[in-house]
Amino acid sequence: MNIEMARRAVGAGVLPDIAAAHQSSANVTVLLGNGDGTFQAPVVHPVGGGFLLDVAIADLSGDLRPDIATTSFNNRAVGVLLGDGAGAFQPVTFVSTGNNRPYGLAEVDLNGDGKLDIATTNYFENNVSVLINQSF
Ligand SMILES: [Ca+2]
Ligand SMILES: [Ca+2]
Repeated sequence: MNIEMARRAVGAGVLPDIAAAHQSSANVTVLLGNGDGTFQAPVVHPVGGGFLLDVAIADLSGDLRPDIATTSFNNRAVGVLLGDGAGAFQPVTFVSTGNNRPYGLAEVDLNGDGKLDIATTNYFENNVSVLINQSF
């Protein structure tokens, strides 16, 4: 099983937490850090579709609470899980990558409007999808 991981605070504090995307089981697992190198029990968030090849943590909704984005190769989309700032996440919503199969993703404000956008590298299509954030 391939696992892609992002490490960053997902809770309100500054403790490092881990979000792991599982390629074959199509889940994102979140482990909240205790701040001493140990972690709380993992919480599994089903995404579905299979082949989650990259994951990142950033505030996509603009509420200052970290969210999770994962590339969903088979769904030809990016899955977004909105966080509550305390380590819990809403069920996944998908943003289409335009019929392209995404592999990696980056979150950056591409058009300078202050909202993080997403760019994906697409495996078979050899191109890049740009997803402009219109969520807030
Ligand atoms: Ca957020
Ligand atoms: Ca933007």
